[in-house]
Amino acid sequence: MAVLDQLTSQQAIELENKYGAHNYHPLPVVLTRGEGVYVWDVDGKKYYDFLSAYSAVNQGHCHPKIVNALVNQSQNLTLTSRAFYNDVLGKYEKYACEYFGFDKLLPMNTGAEAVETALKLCRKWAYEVKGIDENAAEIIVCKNNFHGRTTTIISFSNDPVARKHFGPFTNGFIKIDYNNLEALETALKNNPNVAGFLVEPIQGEAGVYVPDDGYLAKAKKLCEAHNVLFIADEVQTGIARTGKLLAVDYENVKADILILGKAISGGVYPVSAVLANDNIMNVIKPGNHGSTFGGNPLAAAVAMAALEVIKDEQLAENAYKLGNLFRSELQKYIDTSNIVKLVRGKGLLNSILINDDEESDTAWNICLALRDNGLLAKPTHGNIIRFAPPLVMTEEQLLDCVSIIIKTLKQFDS
Ligand code: IF1
Repeated sequence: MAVLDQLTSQQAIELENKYGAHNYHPLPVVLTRGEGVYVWDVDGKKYYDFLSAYSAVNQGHCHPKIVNALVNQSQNLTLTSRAFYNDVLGKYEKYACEYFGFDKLLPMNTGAEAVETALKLCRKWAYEVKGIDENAAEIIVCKNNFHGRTTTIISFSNDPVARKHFGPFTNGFIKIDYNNLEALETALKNNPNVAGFLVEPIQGEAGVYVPDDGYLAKAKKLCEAHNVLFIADEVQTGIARTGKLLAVDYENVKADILILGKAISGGVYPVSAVLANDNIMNVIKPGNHGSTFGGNPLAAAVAMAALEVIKDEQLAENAYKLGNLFRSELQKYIDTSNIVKLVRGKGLLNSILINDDEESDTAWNICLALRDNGLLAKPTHGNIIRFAPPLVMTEEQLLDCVSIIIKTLKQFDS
């Protein structure tokens, strides 16, 4: 079978089942094309994408400016490794540092790698700047976090499915309740070994769980008071998704270490980054850390274009406006319905909580019906459905989506 042979849905699914590891349970729909807020399946049926590859395609599918950057750079130079300099990386680093307001950037490829990088950076800073005894550094994390899939990262996850039979795990993490400042204060108090606090500004995998107003700003203040680094994992919430460039911008918080991934590339190529100021980033010396692909010129060109699109098209402002509209329109329906308990989120990172127990397959069945009605979304944690369309959506398209969602939910309302 040649690569260009057109497969039916059935054939594509069977191939993945037979030859691919079973590490996912995809919704049965086989996509072949994407443009802006739309994707098409192999039978030509068109859908609104309400997942955006887990918030990686904020700029919309196959954005021409980002694809152009990819094509142009790919015809010149794609990879040098960091053994040599290339003439794009520095430009991108300067652009991104000025864009987010940091002194330095460390380029990686995936979100998990960037989280790993941030943890290593935090530990090294703890030993070499803060003066914590060798191997004694601890990093505070939150329950129900999602930061990726590496062995160290799952060491501080509390998702049994993600952890079981992957031990032994990495030590040095303290787990506290999310959205609980007292727990943070207790963990910081009388413990000189705490190096950092790693937090998602909104917990994505936990079902788009938004903390109380003021939580992030107060947490940052507590960290400052204890000389502990505030590490923001904005892999999912960053790059305009929540209605601001960064979700921490809602509380005017500047992270000590900022972790970015997903949409920093517009979803066309894996790019991630860790940003920090010199007093922190300068602990990293040649040989301490790296990656063959991290900082390659193709990634640098793509990321610069992807960040430009966010500004050029005012996607943060659009996400803010459409997010408010989305939640208020859905809320009107929820007030009259039994099937949905609530809608929550910020900007265009939202979820609805289905009125059924976690083990039920209602949310899955609703997602199948949404698919049939022309909109793709995926359940998270059993009874929660995440709604995260590309940010290039228009108001008219959003209202069309709201009516598809309400029409579908009505099929399940009793
Ligand atoms: C999967 C969720 C989203 C992340 C944060 C780091 C990473 C992620 C805050 C790692 C990744 C993903 C990966 C994805 C499912 C997904 C997800 F459901 F788990 F929560 F987006 F909604 N920090 N999130 O959310 O980034 O290494 O994947 O590039 O399929 O595992 P990565």
